[in-house]
Parts: sequence; C-alpha cells; structure tokens
Amino acid sequence: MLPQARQWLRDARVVAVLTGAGMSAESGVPTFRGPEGLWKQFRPEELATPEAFARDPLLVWEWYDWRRRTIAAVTPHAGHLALAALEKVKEDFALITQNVDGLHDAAGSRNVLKVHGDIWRLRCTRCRREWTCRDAPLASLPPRCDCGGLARPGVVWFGESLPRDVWAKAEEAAERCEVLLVAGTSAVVYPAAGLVPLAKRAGARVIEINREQTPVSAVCDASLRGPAGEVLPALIAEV
Ligand code: BJW
Ligand code: ZN
Repeated sequence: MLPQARQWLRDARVVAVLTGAGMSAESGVPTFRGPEGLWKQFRPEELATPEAFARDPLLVWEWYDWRRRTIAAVTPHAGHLALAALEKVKEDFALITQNVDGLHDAAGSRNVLKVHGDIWRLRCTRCRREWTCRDAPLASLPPRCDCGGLARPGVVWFGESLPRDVWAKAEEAAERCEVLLVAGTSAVVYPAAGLVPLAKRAGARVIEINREQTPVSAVCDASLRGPAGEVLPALIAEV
C-alpha cells in the first residue's frame, strides 16, 4: 500500500493535507481522544465552549496556560519536517490543520490553514483586538487587553464558527486537490472531518495516516497504519 500511495503522491501536482492532534503526539502534545487523550481527564464542555469561558474564565485560562507551557517545550518531528519539504516540491499545496500548537509553522510549512485557530493568539472579548503572545506561563491570569477587556484564547470552541476566510480556503483546497493526506485525526469533529468526503467526491485520492481506523477510513483509497512521525517521512521520501 505504501508504494502505491507514494506513486499517487509523486504524480500529483495539487496536494492538500489535513492534520489533527495525532500529528503532534510524537512531539509530546497530548491528543484529545483515546486512552491518554485530554478528554479522559477534562470535560470538553467545561473547558472548550464559549459557555464554559463565560462561566469561569480563570479555570479555562489555567487549562490553556498549562497547554501553552507543554507546547512551548516541544519541537516538530520528522513527520512535520516531511510535510514542509513536500510543500517545497509541489506546485499547489495547502496544509489544513485542526491543531492550534503552531508545530507546522515551526517545521517551516508556509501555507498553513489553521481551521481551529492558534493557541498563541489572544483576542479581546471587548474590543476584538487580536495579538500574538508566546509567553508561557502568561504573566497574569486571566490575561487582559490594553483596553482593560478580558482576553480569550484565539481558538475555535464547540458551537463556534470556524474563521470564515481560512475555512473557505480549506474547502477550496480540498475540492481542488488530486491527493489529500489525512494525518492523525479521529475525523469526528465537523466541519473539518467533512473535508475528507468533500475531496473524495471531487475526485481526489485520499491517503490516511493514522495509528487506528477512523470513521473516514472507509472512504480512503489507502490507509497507512502507523505513527505520523514514521509513516510520513517514508511516504514523502523521493517524491
Ligand atoms: C496518531 C498518532 C500518531 C494518535 N500518528 N496518528 C452532531 C453531529 C455533527 C456535528 C455536531 C454535532 N453536534 C455538534 C456538532 C458540531 C461540533 C462537532 O463536530 N461535534 C462533534 C464532536 C459531535 N463542531 C463544532 O462545534 C465546530 N463548529 C461548528 O460546527 O460551527 C457551526 C455551528 C455553530 C453553532 C452551533 C453548532 C454548529 C467547532 C469545532 C471546534 C473544535 N474545537 C477543538 C478545540 C480547539 C481548541 C483547543 O485546542 O483547545 O478542536 S475540540 C478538539 O477536537 C480540537 C481538535 O482540533 C478537534 C479534532 O480532534 P483531532 O485533531 O481529530 O484529535 P483526536 O484526539 O480526536 O484524534 C487523534 C487521532 O490521532 C486519533 O485518530 C488517533 O488514532 C491518532 N493518533 N497518535 C498518527 N503518532
Ligand atoms: Zn480590548
């Protein structure tokens, strides 16, 4: 299956990639689902919804500050580097990520579409100003804007819309690509998971890279079972 997938990738002029938390797992960033996932320990509705933030902004910020400290201490792995290298040799390439950790940027990827936002961005709930802050830990919790308003993490919580421009580009990329790589996502969160059947309907070859089967495995042309940090470098070698 790997040689066939490699051939599809080699032949493709237009490539898109969709990544999820499993992409960062080998760097040391916990996933959300699965036996060691964050949702085993924490309840999403208490931490990753606008209602949770309205109820207890300090609790939500403590969780995000802890995650920011974890992410600040890690680096991209060989799979992230392979995707950055793939972008350099493809004429048309888009990397769509559900991850907020910035590891694709750190690996040198350029065209990164962050459909669930960015943990390093803050947004004022009063004046809507947005800014980057990489302090980890943050100087004070909860952080505030210059206007005095409460800041929130620049991420997309359940029940919130995805950033309109970024999402439009992600849909275009999925519809346009000849090959879609789907790496390290459980494919249960929508609308991101819907990009896989969208690409398939538009005629793309879909190659999944995951340790386990997912709800989209059935629509994939190839399912490569293994860790992204090993499978992606093997897939992308000599492309
Ligand atoms: C490896 C590996 C290794 C491990 N190598 N692989 C009912 C039906 C359908 C939809 C809905 C519904 N009810 C509500 C909805 C909508 C909802 C949704 O999809 N819910 C479902 C969970 C049921 N979606 C939304 O609310 C979205 N917005 C929206 O729809 O707007 C319209 C709307 C408006 C108003 C009302 C309703 C709708 C927004 C979704 C936002 C998701 N946010 C989060 C948090 C981001 C911020 C943060 O990081 O804190 O995004 S939740 C979390 O899940 C995070 C992730 O990006 C996302 C996806 O998870 P991901 O990346 O797939 O990770 P895991 O952990 O699930 O999977 C890891 C995978 O890796 C596994 O498969 C492993 O096997 C694999 N793996 N190690 C390769 N080394
Ligand atoms: Zn403000």
